[in-house]
Amino acid sequence: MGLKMTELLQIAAHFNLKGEPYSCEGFGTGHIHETYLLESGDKDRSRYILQRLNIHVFKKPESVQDNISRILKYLKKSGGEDHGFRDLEMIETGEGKTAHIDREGNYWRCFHFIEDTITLEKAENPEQAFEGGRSFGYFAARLKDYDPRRLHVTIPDFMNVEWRQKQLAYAELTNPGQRLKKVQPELKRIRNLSEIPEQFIRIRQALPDRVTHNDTKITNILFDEKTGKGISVIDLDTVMTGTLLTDFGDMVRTFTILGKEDATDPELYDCREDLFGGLALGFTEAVSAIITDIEKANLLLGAQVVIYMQAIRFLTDYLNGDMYYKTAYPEQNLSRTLNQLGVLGSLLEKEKLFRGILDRF
Ligand code: GN1
Ligand code: MG
Repeated sequence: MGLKMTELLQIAAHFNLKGEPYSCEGFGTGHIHETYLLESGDKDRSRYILQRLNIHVFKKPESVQDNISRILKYLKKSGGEDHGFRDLEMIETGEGKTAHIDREGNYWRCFHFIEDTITLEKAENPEQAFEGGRSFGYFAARLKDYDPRRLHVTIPDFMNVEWRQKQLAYAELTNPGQRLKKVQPELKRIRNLSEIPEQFIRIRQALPDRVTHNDTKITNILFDEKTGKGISVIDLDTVMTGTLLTDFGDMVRTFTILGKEDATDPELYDCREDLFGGLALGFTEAVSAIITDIEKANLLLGAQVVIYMQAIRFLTDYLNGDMYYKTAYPEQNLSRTLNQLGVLGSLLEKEKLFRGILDRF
């Protein structure tokens, strides 16, 4: 991480905090930004999330911040509190800005820490999967009338499967990390799955464009510590135009399995029926007033294509020598690829079963 606490506190002091900042420690499990838990005050302690944005991934940090401000402002008027939701709040700098730019050109931002909540690495039971599905579903439902064209594109082609395929092809061709020989079996498995992106591309035009979250993994939900209810959706960096299918898909990817994203033991990437059932019920209930027939009929295809893309993204990064995702050990991106291919295999095996579950709602 690099920065000393004193340096972090100096950065923190640029924001409108309650009292003096006195502690700032690394926090969370994100792969992209540097995230810290910041504390200030004296007797009345206040807590915040301080983040240094990854500007290699988000090349226009102003656009990211602008999108988040607009979305949060809109959500404030959408009655979330009546349903027990507590949305993020950004803390401005002393100059009234949503980000502080330090001497090296780094972008820093700050949010209120939402107290009495926890994040989960995994859904442990169908109730948690239900709550997660409900939270992201409700997020999309609250934003149903926000014109997605009003948002900046923070990462172009983020959910464009053809572009992801091209990125992989380019990494194969150039082989920057000198790892191409090693991944022939994975490349073959990916080639054999080509029907999934083809099908998705065929229907994409017919799907309504919506404001979607685009990073609906389980760690991006805050659960109430006491009641276990989902009460906040976080990480709004990639909120932009998208499809409901891929938001549902990223939940299937992360809510229905027991292991971490780099687990390679088959038991850990098996998509579980009970967890899928909880997620499907929570999500379909929350979006019941907005979901169209074509979206409903293709939710499972959304899951397949998101997991397919995630496998490609991890493998591309492995071939590129780990440029994009943070890694804790050298082969992690390969393990992540194997994990995604395993999750996808399991999902395809259970397609009939899961379709049956969705048809009930
Ligand atoms: C990244 O920010 P974080 O760690 O939640 C990535 C997502 C991937 C995810 C895989 C901007 O999300 O798209 O699905 O890792 N975010 C970006 O865990 O690339
Ligand atoms: Mg993210």
